[in-house]
This record gives sequence, C-alpha cells and structure tokens, in this order.
Amino acid sequence: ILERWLNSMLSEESLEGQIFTVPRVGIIMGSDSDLPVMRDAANILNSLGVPIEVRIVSAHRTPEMMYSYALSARERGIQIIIAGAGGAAHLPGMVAALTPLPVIGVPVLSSSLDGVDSLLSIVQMPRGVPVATVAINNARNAGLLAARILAVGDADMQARIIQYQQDMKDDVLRKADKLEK
Ligand code: RP5
Repeated sequence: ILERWLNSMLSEESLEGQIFTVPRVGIIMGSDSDLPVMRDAANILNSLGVPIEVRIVSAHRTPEMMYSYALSARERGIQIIIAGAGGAAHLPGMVAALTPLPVIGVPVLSSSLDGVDSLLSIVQMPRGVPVATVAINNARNAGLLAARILAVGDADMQARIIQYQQDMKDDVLRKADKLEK
C-alpha cells in the first residue's frame, strides 16, 4: 500500500512500465517529508527507463527495516541505492556500511540549519565506507549519477544519457538565441 501511495505521488508518466519490472535502483528516504525532494530522482530515472523502487526507511525510527533493506537489496537485484535524509542524516552512511552496492546520498534541506547539517552528516564518511554525495536537495543529480553508473555496462543507457546531455545543451542554446534576438 505504501509503495502504491509513494508511486501515486510521482508523476503519471513516471509510473508507466515500472510495476512488473525488477528494480535496478532503490530510492529510499528517512521520512515521507523527504518525498517532494526525492521524487526528482524517481522522475529522472523513470524518464531514462531505469526500473526503480521507492521506500521510506528510517535509520532512527525503523532501524531494523533499514538493516534488512540494506542486507537484502543486492540479492533482490538492486544495483545502486539512492538514499535521501535530512538533519542527522545517517541513512546513506549506515546503508553503505551494510551493502557492497554503490550508495548515493542526497542531503535534504532541513528547517533549522539550511541543509548544511544534512550535507555534513552524509558527506563526512570514514575511510572505507564511501557515499557519493550530491548537492543539497539535488535528487535529480543522484538519479543521473545512478544512470551513468548503470550505463558503464549498458550501451542503450549510455545513448539515453548522451541524448539527455544533448537536449540540455540545445535548451541552453535556444534560450541564449532567444535572448540575443
Ligand atoms: C530525517 O528527519 C528525515 O530524512 C527527514 O528529512 C527529517 C525530518 O523527518 P520528519 O520529522 O519530517 O518525519 O530522518
């Protein structure tokens, strides 16, 4: 039920084709309050055709669930985990400690310290336990980074990323052109 509710929070088009596919990227977050930020990761991965799953898993409120999620992810076919959290953002680091999969951390903007607390909690990992940390609230980049990692062994995915880059470039050039006129 939670999965359906989370998916219904994503855009309509993003749900297409996702339901019966084995997810390659797990998107997890500490609270449903992170969803408005984390949906950007889900949407970009959906638009690139990467099957995902979206879960709420809290390091502090549901530690057992976090533990079993991190331990089972690889066996279930997940290849990359994107973990978003705010404040005392321990989720990405703890998951990275429990799985051999690459973990990408998204620091979610917190109300009192402008997200710097989230950023530092996620980025300052001890040697040996890496978390690839994107900018505060930049879940889209987390999704794009996950797609780039998958593309190393996936020519179709690489073509989609090259197309994404081309579209971005065209968009900037179009805007620059409009400004000059
Ligand atoms: C963290 O605490 C979550 O990742 C969230 O960013 C933050 C606040 O959670 P709520 O109190 O809004 O549920 O665990």
